[in-house]
Amino acid sequence: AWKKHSASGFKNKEDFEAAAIRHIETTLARSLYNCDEGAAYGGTALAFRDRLIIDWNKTQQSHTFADQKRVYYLSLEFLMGRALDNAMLNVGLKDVARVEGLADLGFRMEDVIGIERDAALGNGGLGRLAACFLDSLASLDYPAWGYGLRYRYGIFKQEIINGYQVEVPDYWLDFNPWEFPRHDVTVDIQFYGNVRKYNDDNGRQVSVWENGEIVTANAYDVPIPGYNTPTTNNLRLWSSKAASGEFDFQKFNSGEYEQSVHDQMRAETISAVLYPNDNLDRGKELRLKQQYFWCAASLNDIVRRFKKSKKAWKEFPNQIAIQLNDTHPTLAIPELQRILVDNEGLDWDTAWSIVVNTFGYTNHTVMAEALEKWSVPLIQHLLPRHLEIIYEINLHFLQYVERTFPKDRDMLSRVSIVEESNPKMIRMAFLAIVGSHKVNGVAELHSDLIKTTIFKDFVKIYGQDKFTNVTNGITPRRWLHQANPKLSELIASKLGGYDFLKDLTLLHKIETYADDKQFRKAFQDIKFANKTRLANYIKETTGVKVNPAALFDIQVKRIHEYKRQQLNIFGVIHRYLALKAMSPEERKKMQPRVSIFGGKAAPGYWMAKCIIHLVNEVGRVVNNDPEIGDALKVIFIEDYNVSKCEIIAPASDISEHISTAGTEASGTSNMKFVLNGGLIIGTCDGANIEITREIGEDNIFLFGNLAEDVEDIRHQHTYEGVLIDDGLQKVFDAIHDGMFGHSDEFSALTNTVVNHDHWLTSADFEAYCKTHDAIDEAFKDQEAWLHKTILAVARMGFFTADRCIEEYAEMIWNVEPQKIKQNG
Ligand code: 26Q
Repeated sequence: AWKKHSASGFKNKEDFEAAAIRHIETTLARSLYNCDEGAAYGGTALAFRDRLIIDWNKTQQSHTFADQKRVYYLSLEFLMGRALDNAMLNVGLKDVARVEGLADLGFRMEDVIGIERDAALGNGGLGRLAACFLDSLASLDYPAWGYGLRYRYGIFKQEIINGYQVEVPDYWLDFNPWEFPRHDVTVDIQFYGNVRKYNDDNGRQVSVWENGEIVTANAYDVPIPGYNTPTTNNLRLWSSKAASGEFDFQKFNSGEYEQSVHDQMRAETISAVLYPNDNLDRGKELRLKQQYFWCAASLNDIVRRFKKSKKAWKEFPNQIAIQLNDTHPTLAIPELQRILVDNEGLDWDTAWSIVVNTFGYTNHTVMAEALEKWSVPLIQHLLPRHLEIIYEINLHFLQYVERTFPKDRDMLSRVSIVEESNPKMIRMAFLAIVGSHKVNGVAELHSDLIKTTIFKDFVKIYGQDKFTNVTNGITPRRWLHQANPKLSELIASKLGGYDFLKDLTLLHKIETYADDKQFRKAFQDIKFANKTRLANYIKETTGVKVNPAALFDIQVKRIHEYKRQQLNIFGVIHRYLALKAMSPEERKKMQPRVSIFGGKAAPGYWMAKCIIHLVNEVGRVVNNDPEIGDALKVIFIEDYNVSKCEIIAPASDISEHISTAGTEASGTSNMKFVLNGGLIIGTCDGANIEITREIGEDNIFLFGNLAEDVEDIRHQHTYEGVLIDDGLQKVFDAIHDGMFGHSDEFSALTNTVVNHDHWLTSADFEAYCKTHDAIDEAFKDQEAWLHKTILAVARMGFFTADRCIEEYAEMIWNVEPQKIKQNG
């Protein structure tokens, strides 16, 4: 059986209850007699926090003494979700807290856990990946820190009003027991100003960046507990504050009170809000300020720690690996070069080899519109010294390219870090490639595509070895054990314990139970219970009653044209029209369905908002149509986030991962749904391809055109006047007739399909609908369906984030795990 590791802090019910009550009465200054769920949450969280702190301190001390290489994961997004449940499970004392502790006080664990607000410091896949990686790094005992921004407002809360998305600010910090302000850890960050040059005594030219505006970065630390290990890593988030220099006091005293307050607010604005765009580059000056603020603070911190070790600079890349989560932290590259050359006096080439050997860059998109660029005048204004350094990096790089490919003149303008447009632009992805020793994509298809399209020239220049793949994964602790405790328990009962949570490949041992009647029944019962839980949630939040025996068909993710929620909702309308055309007897024979959508649209993404509106209008019509009843229900779940995903992922029969082939870099919710015993309808895109390879093509529903054919099909549609699909035309006719409200509301949505069909909505429509018909058929044979789902779960071992971290550690970081001694 599974052993709880023992350390200081509470170990039993009495200890826990005493600790929780002490916190309620003292830390929270509440009387036990008016202890509500909020106070119970606070007391429980603080009791567990005490436990974490002990392990956290021990871990950090031990990592400092051991003096081994460390990993720093730089990400502008960490989509953490809730922390308490995760802390209880990782520490291994959830049952102690539940069974006796909280019950004694008169509370249900689920209610107490539900009090906590999500830490929603991210948009979607990229931010959640960072959170899963932190969990794996700690669980596998790697010495690693995350660095990010402490946004006052996370991703907005979504409300649906009259079918439209409305954004509400997410002020999440009023009670956050999981963060620790480090008042002694501050970094002054400079913006604007000018560069002064002079020659030092040795005749060497020195650059000084001066006369800038200073903003202070304050550190807040969040403990990251590993699962069933004392290792507790650190996530350091930076918050911006006005620098309290004499200058400000001067203003203050001379009566410029307003100006002084204004300066404060301007400084605090930097870390105020997460940019809500996902897979689209729409950055303004403030976004660039965020990026530099966070990169500069993090690097200063890392360099400061390194300097304490008194090691030679050439040891830097042997002590430190920094991973760049997309191009958002690319400024860390010129910043480290600046520190080494301007502040530490290293020569350019020595400094540059340190830089390149330190950084690795992960790319998350092939789509050109999502590749980050910043205008040269903006960088010139905000970061004058960095612009010089970027130009110098580019000069060295282009000289190398010219020497290596003397005949290819076009190559230079194609690969230049500076795009010669008006205004000139800095191509951040190119800078990230040039400044890193490894570049990776996040699924095989994606890694191949970037090598043959957007980064093709760089493969020629640097060779194949610089480019690699690390297929994404998810943490089974949160996405199986925490979200689906019943399934986790069933698996553990067959495998003789919970070892599979740390070695997910052990799941293969449940393959033999795919044919076991009893196991199938247990598996089916768990799925039904999870669907019932979701049905209750839907009833409470939308008022719509859905039948848990119906087929639950779920698509939850950010709303984006390339992810094709429009294909899904057009398919739903097609189904509705078919049902309406049937006799009541025929309709009775159809497989009942619940189509469930969820996801946020970027506030400025009009087309995405149209899709949300259409889904809600279709729901309004279908759900109130007495002829339809249980045959079809259409649900939009408001404010989809991590904690809602924990209820949703275990409740699918089918989930949709239907991006236009070649556009979804990986996808990670596909993994969550399959791991929880649901099947997939998907395109040959991202990680769907590897999921198919692992679980077998009999256990997934694939459809649609392939990535290699997409360009041709777009061209045909636009230039050869291809008619749109017949079935889809009927759907459009219904929309135009006003079946779902005024058709003007949706004309943009239908027009782009007619005019461009850029996302192959029409080209893939027939295959999509036929595949859904096949799903209905397959679902009727429940025994065969269960066989598929059990096999699929058994074969998902590859998709644990632990495997990703081991691949990064070996191929990119060259770091080793480091066990913390128990009970030090
Ligand atoms: C860029 C510039 C300015 C403002 C915002 C942004 C920005 C912000 C977030 C650009 C992109 C993102 C997020 C991208 C993202 O989530 N990508 C997803 O990453 C997942 C993890 O690798 C993949 O599984 C998904 O396929 C990919 O879409």
